[in-house]
Amino acid sequence: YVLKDSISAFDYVLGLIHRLLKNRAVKALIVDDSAASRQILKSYLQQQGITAVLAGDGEEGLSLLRSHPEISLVMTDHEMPRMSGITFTAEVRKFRKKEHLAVIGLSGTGNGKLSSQFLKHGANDFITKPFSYEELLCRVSQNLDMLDLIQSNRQAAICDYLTGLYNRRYFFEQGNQLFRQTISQMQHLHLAVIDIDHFKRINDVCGHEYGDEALRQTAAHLQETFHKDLVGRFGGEEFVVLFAASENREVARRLEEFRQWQQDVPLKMPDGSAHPVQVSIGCVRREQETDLQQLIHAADQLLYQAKQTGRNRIIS
Ligand code: GH3
Ligand code: MG
Ligand code: MG
Ligand code: MG
Ligand code: MG
Repeated sequence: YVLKDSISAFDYVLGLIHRLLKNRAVKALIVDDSAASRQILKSYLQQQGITAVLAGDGEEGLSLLRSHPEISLVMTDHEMPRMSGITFTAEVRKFRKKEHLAVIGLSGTGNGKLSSQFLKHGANDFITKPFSYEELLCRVSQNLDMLDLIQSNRQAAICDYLTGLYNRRYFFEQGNQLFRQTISQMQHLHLAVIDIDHFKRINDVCGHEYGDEALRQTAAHLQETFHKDLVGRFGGEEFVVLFAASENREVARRLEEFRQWQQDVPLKMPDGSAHPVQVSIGCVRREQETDLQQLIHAADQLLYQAKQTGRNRIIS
């Protein structure tokens, strides 16, 4: 490695602030048969607030990746004993996807063939040795930014913006998958549909922003009570919970705990007044030959009954 640019204190602080602001502790893996190269790369990354684990060859690298699933960046040399960097990259891609882990190939024999081979075998990027600190910095941050972008897009695609719960589409995607997984084992599967009582009144009396606040508050209660289960916002003030492998009594107990919580914790207004955010719930258990859509329909019918018979109750 020929270090052309000196690392200015400014660059150092900038890189660090950049990562810290994003609140993202990046862990990297460096794979290189040269101990000196490993150390240089490690210190470069360290200056960006990135911690690195080191491997002397691909085999070692693969086992480190398996035991450190939090690693999101790999920098790998090509010419190494036992396994080339390109083969190592191809092996990595068998269990770690491009959108969660950036692999950057590094090599001195930098003809165009090598870089294209790296990319074809699953690398996100390639750097030719010798490289400057500046180039490394740009490539690393560009690749990490890309991972962040993919992550935040994915988050936006599966979550409801207001409450942070899973949205309807993702709930169906995951719910259907859970159905397929559990159908052969005949595992217990329960589904609850939850609807806030007289929610329109909250909007009318308190204003739409406080209506939103009531939704967020309810969603937070849901997430806390059913953190092991699949929870989604289905529409306006309607939520769904899909329970896998929970017994009847356990499901009933937790739904009641949630209903009671909603009853006990009203929406507090700045003027000191409080408005109830109570819920009605319909809950059903899967019987054979039922699909998710049918289960939701059945739970909806029970929810309707709960509304008809006075609200703030669970019918199962
Ligand atoms: P019920 O007890 O029968 O469920 O009565 P309800 O008033 O809760 O139900 P209704 O379906 O009549 O009204 C639901 C209201 O929820 C109407 C709609 O304007 C409001 N709403 C839907 N989505 C949102 C949202 O994201 N934020 C706010 N603040 N209101 C919403
Ligand atoms: Mg080498
Ligand atoms: Mg309602
Ligand atoms: Mg209604
Ligand atoms: Mg409703």
